[in-house]
Amino acid sequence: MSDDHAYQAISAYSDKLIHTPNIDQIADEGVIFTNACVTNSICAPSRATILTGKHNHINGKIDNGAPFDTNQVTFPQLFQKAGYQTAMFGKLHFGNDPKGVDDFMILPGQGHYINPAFITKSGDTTITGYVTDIITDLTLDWLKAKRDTEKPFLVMYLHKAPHRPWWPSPEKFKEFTKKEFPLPETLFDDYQNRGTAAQTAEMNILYDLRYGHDSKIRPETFASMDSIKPYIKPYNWGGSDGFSTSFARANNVQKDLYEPVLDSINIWFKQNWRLLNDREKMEWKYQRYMQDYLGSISSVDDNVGRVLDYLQESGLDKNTIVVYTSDQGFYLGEHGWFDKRFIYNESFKTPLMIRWPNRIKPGIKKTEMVQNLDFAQTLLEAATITPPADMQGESLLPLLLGRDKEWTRDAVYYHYYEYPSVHMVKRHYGIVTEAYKLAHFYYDVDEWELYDRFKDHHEMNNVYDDPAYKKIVANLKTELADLRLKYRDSRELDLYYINKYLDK
Ligand code: SGN
Ligand code: CA
Repeated sequence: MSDDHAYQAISAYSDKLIHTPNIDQIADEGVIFTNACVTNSICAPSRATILTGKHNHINGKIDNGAPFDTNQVTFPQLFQKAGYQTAMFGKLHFGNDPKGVDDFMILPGQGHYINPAFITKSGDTTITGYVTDIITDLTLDWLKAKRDTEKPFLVMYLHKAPHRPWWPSPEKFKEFTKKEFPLPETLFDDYQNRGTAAQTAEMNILYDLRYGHDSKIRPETFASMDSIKPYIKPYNWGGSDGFSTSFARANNVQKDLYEPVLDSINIWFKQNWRLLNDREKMEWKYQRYMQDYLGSISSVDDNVGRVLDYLQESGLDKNTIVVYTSDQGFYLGEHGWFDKRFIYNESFKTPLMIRWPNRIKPGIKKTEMVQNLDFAQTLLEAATITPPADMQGESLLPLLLGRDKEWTRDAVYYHYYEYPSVHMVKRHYGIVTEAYKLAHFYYDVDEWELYDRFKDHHEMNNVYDDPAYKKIVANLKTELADLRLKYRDSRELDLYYINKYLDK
């Protein structure tokens, strides 16, 4: 699993932006889901859903700040009990150690790209190098030398990349800053015909990406450009924290590898920035964003290749299930945005591909609406371990093994909570069917949005108030109420979580 890996940036889904041959191999030799989605598009809550097989209102990890109650049953514990060797390497983001793993080395919080620190069973440590390579080294080392080869295993290999602030390795930084990427159709979205939430969110590339933090403009470049005025939100102006949190960790040898590319970006910025109009500024920031984001992904793909190669060399590939996914989707300039959180497509959907030789037919594509909620039950059933009755997902085995008729789900439930907070996306829950998406933004506004998924692929037109959709709205509201009941979510719980975590 990677952190914030948009399906738009995997060539098995779309080859517009990047070629990811290694990740694609999993899809080519197994199944790719084109409508996999999350229950709540944000990091730690997604991980909690994956581990517990429960929605966040049940497992309590509603946002990145809420504590994760480790007394809950997570699926690795059940694998461990069933005699599996278990391990976890990379980003967990819970604020506490994983349960049910024999071995782990996890990043503290978001972790660092360069010379990252790790939390281990025997104390904290720092490893020199680039985080994506290191997480892979740790995983391979465990597979090769640390596990008991007599036992079956479950290993969670969890990349920090491509999470903000998108520091690629020095080689990829050099390679990707030379590239130019196609602009998304909705890059200049003005959020008309949407709700208040889309208009007030703070994740617009032009206004909210920070030059220092994200675009790799050095603090000293700003210092010499004091006639440049901030955009709308002053706190976004000229932040240097991408340098102090990430780049400052690099040693001199590593810094020297980055400096020539940083120089070229900064010299260009200094000479040209003032001359650009807003449209050109948006395009420049989009290109810079894509160069770093996709450069970070390219290393993920190379490293996934290293793991797949090892599985093949060792013969483990023949009876190992390999899953590739992300903790959520991400905006790559669609609607002018970066980040995630919304029920809208790019953040709601997540990549999912699964390889299982001799069981899953190679090269199949599935369009059913499956969720991260389903992963625990799927993996448990695949390993013939009985899932606990209170897990809320559905095993994907029927879809994986050609028993499609057993799959009956036609609607999924979504609920996002983290507000007010970074990026300012308002709380909302909703229902998504093949044809429609109905969402209720219920905190500090009371607004409904309806999108016609067949007619409006880019979700640009909220048709909630259109009389032509009156009956559809009524039916969807009933279905949504049924889903809330089925998953045991309620108005009382919405208020409980508002009161519990907001200063009232
Ligand atoms: C940080 C990032 C945000 C991001 C959250 C959550 N800002 O706060 O852009 O949305 O993490 O991401 S940064 O200035 O620290 O880079 S999540 O994937 O962990 O949910
Ligand atoms: Ca994430």
